[in-house]
Amino acid sequence: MSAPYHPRTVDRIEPCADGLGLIWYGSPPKTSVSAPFLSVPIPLFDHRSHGLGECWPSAQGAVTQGEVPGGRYRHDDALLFGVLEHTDPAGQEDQLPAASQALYDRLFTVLNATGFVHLWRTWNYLPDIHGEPGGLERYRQFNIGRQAAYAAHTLPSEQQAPAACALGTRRGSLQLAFLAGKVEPIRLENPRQISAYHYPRDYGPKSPTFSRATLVPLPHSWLLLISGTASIVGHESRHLDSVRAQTREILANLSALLSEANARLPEDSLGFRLSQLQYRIYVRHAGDVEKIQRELRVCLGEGLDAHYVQADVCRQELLVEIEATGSLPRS
Ligand code: 3EB
Repeated sequence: MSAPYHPRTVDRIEPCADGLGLIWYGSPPKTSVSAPFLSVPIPLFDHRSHGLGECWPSAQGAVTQGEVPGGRYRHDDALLFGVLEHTDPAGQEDQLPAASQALYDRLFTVLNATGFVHLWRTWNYLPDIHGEPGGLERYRQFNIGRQAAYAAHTLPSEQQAPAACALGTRRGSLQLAFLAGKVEPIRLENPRQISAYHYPRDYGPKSPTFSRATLVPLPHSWLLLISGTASIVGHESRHLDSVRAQTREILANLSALLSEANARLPEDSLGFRLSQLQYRIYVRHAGDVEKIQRELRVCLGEGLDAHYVQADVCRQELLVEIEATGSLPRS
């Protein structure tokens, strides 16, 4: 049997030309592809390369491509990958709730037009995430618009919430990548954490709309899409003074999530293991990379499939956030 479906890490964009699309981190590539393509302006920590991409290959059947203002998407028979960037004239983004709602409106337009109506995963990148124009932090403004779009297009947001991440970039505009499909994902929550869509109002007037992970049955694979995971227990940030302790708390959160995922697999299936996921690690301070690396090596061993990028995690006190993808064969 062939390897289960999973994203490919690429150090050039050309190998993804026939894929569904890619998200690129680090220095922007010098060339381009017609596949949906998001270049996220955040530095990559890697001694081998200045930039690196996560390519979502085609899984099954012929590939179809489409466009909407500010975005592109491709799908095959099994999954759809798309990207959207806020393109309105400069200054408009001051109206961040409206801008993020408009971007998500367009996302739902794509889903409805293609019939890939189940949203599995979103990646949200937002410049100056901690800025407070008009007295409300930009991340919180973004949440207002995102939640309004979910409310307008779907059932109550928690019933539709995809896995997600939301990170601060240094420049550029609001960017969004997404994965969707024709099958409903199994949405997972973390028993150690309050669901983000039930966070108390202390974290903003409208709560973030995401699930802790989604588990997707693809034709021959289980695909596990784990949201950005931080050192949060209940709804509170933990270990404000220690990036090592935050990293360990994240591993406890990821471990709890894997238990939830594995409980949903058939009994004769292999389980997801922490040491076999593909990781992206968002680090607030460049000087913390080695401490985080050491902690992960101690807990999960050598040879982890992981790369580190510099980004602002959406609560000021959080120093690191980890997202992951898992895949297993499905009979
Ligand atoms: C948290 O758990 C940390 O707003 O889409 C993680 C994943 C976080 C996704 C989002 C935010 C988001 O609340 C931050």
